[in-house]
Amino acid sequence: MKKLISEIFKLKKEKDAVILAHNYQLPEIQDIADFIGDSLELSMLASNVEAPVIIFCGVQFMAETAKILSPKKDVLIPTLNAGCPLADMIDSNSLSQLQEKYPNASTVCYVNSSAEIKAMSDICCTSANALKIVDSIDSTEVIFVPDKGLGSYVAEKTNKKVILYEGYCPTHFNLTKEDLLKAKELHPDAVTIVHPECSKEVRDISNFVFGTSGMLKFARESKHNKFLIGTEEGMIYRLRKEVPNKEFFLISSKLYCPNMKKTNLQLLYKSLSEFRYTIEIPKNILEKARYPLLKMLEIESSKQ
Ligand code: CIZ
Repeated sequence: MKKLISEIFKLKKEKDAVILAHNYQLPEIQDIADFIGDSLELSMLASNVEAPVIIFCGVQFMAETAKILSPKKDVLIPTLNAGCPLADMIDSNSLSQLQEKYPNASTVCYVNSSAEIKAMSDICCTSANALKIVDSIDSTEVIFVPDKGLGSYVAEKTNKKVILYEGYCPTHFNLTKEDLLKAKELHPDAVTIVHPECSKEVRDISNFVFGTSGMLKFARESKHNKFLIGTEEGMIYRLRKEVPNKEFFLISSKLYCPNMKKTNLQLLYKSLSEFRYTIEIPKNILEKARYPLLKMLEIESSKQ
């Protein structure tokens, strides 16, 4: 393992590559990455880093997002098998039908979507900024795709009419109210934070709802010392590492995304040594998909 890690560092230097890893990645990938974060943080980094090569350890739509924001760079993903079932739940026909049915609505797409869906949207959002993005747009009606978990969470908080799509994250939706009640019984002195992709019945009995960057910030800054965490288990490693003086427990072992665990050190090494797998997006789609992402980043930077 030590040898493999030093080979990765050597190749990374030779190729002038930067390694970005999502919060849900395996511990060994998080440890070797130059930057770890959620989609928003990594998207911002991807558009700002100087290195000509980005190795994206995450799932397909995340690497695609980095490519859309940095079209001149080589963006590599270590495995082509790391998909996202939520992103795959919507296709262009289903979105067109919604847009025809609600011609006055703006379309907001969650970053967990394909380049094609982004290309058909007015603006993109992540779990960290969904409400801010929906509130920032002019129209009073919004089509929110593809995640009904995050979409319904936003709908509860905005004055706009939100038209939801039936997509969901199988990992977060796997978590039930009963799982959470059981975990609370085991850790009665812990506060609960769940991801907005969870179902409403889970969100409703949780103390707080945050995306992964919000969870980390809250854990660092809050007066609480013990937390029950309702998101993909990879986040526990990051929380324990970066907030070592506090305690974090995963609400249920069901919170496991197989796609997020498909990247390992061996594949990362191969990705660097064989320069594979390059993300390619047809030019017309890439250009259209860029606009909603840049619009989101513009709103992010103007309000900070
Ligand atoms: O925004 C992201 O990266 C996702 C998909 C979840 C989160 O909260 O990090």
